[in-house]
Amino acid sequence: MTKAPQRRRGGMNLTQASLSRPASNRVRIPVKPPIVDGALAEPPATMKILLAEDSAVYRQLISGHLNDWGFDLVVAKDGEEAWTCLQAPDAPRLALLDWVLPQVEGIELCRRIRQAGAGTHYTYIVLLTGKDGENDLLEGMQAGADDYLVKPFNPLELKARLLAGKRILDLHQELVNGRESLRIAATYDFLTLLLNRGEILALLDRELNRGMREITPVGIILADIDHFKNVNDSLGHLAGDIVLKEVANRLKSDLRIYDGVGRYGGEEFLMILPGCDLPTTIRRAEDIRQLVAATEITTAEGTIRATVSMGVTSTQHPKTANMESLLNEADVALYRAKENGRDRVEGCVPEAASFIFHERPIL
Ligand code: GH3
Ligand code: MG
Ligand code: MG
Ligand code: MG
Repeated sequence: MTKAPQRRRGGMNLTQASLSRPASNRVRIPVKPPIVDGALAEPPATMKILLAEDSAVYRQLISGHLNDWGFDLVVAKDGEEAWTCLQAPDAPRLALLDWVLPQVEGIELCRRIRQAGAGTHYTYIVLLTGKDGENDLLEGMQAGADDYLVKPFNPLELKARLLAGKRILDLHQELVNGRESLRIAATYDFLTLLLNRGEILALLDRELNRGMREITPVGIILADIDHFKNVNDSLGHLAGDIVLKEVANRLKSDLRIYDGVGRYGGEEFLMILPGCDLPTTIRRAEDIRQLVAATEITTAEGTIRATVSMGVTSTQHPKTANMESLLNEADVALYRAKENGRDRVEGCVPEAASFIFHERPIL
């Protein structure tokens, strides 16, 4: 396998025209990055409870207490109604189910809820019944109930059970949130919220395999911010981070849903364009390059015009789907883009892969 020549890092200075200090601090540097969609669901402020009870007397009695205690109440008069309510996307997470119910019994509801699985929301079940034999208690718990209350009961006992249930549900939500935070940290780059290096390479691997199976090309773009060291030197590292984030946003703003973009290194990004041959990938890279350079980026420390250089290749040029050699081809093309003046796109040419460089740009 041929190895890419070491690209020259740094070098020329940013022109004074591209760096200017604003008269006032127009933009505040956000302290926290935005949260990725769907992450870290907040538990509801008030707990919603499903009460499934066919006795009008008990329904009224229990409803009155639950309302007094500040719970958000949903009432079902039979098992079928309760089951429909439990399947809704915003179903109550705490269910107070009478054992004996018309249509579907409380114990059968317990089994159905547990069979459906916890997903991201656990349903805490308190079973209400007039039965008090030891076998009944065991049967109820085996069916999936978390707790059990024998009628008639003291209202304070009910309240104690509900508060215990709420505590369990809050703990469960914390666990889910913790797991989601870990997943996000392991998948995304914290600063830009693009895929991290491991994930974008894993995506490339998957797309190359798919491309081989379906005999379709995969376009690859390696983009590197020009003279980024000068941004840090002139505006400071925090402003540099803002520029990095904005460039990342611009890179992903022009992508299709099935394209991928990730942070490949410090100020380097890898883009994957399934189904794109070399000319198409070059054309799309050129559009993205123009989009990045189109408007200045304002930070609290100053305004700059950021540009990127891009190296492009595709699996059909040459006909290889080897990840390492493709990345090498893109890297060699990127090196040529830097050599030829930066803020430009260069496509892979066979000569480039064997280290022969031409003055003529590919575009
Ligand atoms: P070239 O046009 O040749 O790519 O020049 P360059 O200055 O962009 O390249 P060089 O490799 O010399 O410098 C890259 C700089 O990117 C140096 C490093 O401090 C900076 N950098 C890398 N990651 C981050 C980051 O997360 N935040 C900030 N602010 N700077 C970063
Ligand atoms: Mg009943
Ligand atoms: Mg750079
Ligand atoms: Mg670089």
